[in-house]
Amino acid sequence: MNVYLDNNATTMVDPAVVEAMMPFFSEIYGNPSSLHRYGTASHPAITKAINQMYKAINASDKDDVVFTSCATEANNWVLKSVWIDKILHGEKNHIVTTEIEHPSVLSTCKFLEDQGVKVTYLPVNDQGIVEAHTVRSFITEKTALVSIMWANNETGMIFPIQEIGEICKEKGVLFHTDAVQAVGKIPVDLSVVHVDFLSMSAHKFHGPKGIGALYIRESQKLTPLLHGGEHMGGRRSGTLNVPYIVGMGKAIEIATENIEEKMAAIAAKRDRLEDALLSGLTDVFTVGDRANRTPNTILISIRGVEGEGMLWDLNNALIGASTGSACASEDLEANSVMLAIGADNELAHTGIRLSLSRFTTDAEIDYVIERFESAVSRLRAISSSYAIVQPTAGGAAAECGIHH
Ligand code: 7TS
Repeated sequence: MNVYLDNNATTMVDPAVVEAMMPFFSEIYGNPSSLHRYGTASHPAITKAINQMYKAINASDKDDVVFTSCATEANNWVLKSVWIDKILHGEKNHIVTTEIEHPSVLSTCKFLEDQGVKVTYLPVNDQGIVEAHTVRSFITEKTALVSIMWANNETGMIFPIQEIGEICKEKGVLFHTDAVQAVGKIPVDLSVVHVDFLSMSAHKFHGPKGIGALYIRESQKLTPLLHGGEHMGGRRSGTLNVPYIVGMGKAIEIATENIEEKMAAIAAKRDRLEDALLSGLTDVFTVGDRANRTPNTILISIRGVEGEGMLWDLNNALIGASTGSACASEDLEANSVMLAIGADNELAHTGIRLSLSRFTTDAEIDYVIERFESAVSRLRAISSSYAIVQPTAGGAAAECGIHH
């Protein structure tokens, strides 16, 4: 049986999305900026996709949703343009973010540090999130931007975005959230949550790869990252990628329709898998309280089992999973998110991320439980270190928000 449990990396494109996209490759293919009928033929579909985006996140029609090539572009755009608009040509010099953002935020922040910007990387607590009061305490008069993810890609843990948004509003600081792992997985309602900028990516919710979007609150100006032909009202130049825009709109519409029901169905499978692994194996730990996690994600550590070895065994069983960690050899890095929440070094080398989707079936979960347990037994039997590091059940793991 083939089982794909790496949906936080990317998802299968929903067949209904493929179907919606198809006419825009070879039938309605004109450049939407052209004035003739071949160009204008795509306009209704673009308008529909934009409306689907607004509805999905409950944005006001005064706000902007601008399509980008991916969320990496959206994140780069916000950070670099705030640097240009508020720091290079303004009086501020400080950005607040967290230690566990996606590399598209962290590497951009490192680049900005090289340009002289002061960046604070907030530590996370034992649940892998930053508390709102911590954010408040690091905002200064020099802070131009707070950039904090809505949900983490490795743990699925959900940050207190509503509270952080209120704090930023009160302090008059711009607030950006990378919502790539939240949109389409949990409700994202911008009529109640204050954010100035929000990044999204279609391929995380069963849309195509190579298309993302940036939400921009009505009053916010943002210098373009891409200058050119004044597409998208001059905010982001480049010929509109019509099939992908249509696909993103369709995908977000499907993902956010009856989202509570979809969440419950995925969570039921995730919980069954997690419960089975926690009760069927000794010395395994999962990160973060389920109640505050995206419904599809498990980050599990298995003492004595190198992450890469485990991935290899799962791969041989036709199960696709992932790990931010590598194997326990010294020259390979431990899972930085696990280290950030206080896991010990050995444990941080064993993290395996299992991420489900609405297409995951019960039969697949049964199969994964069986193969996961046999892989752990096999790898522990040949592990030279497991006998030595053996059971500290509870111990440091329990203290850092890791459950067993
Ligand atoms: N932000 C977050 C939180 C992400 O999880 C990812 C991709 C991105 C941004 C980048 O999105 P893209 O549209 O540029 O692809 N995350 C992952 C992951 O967790 N494993 O592989 C890709």
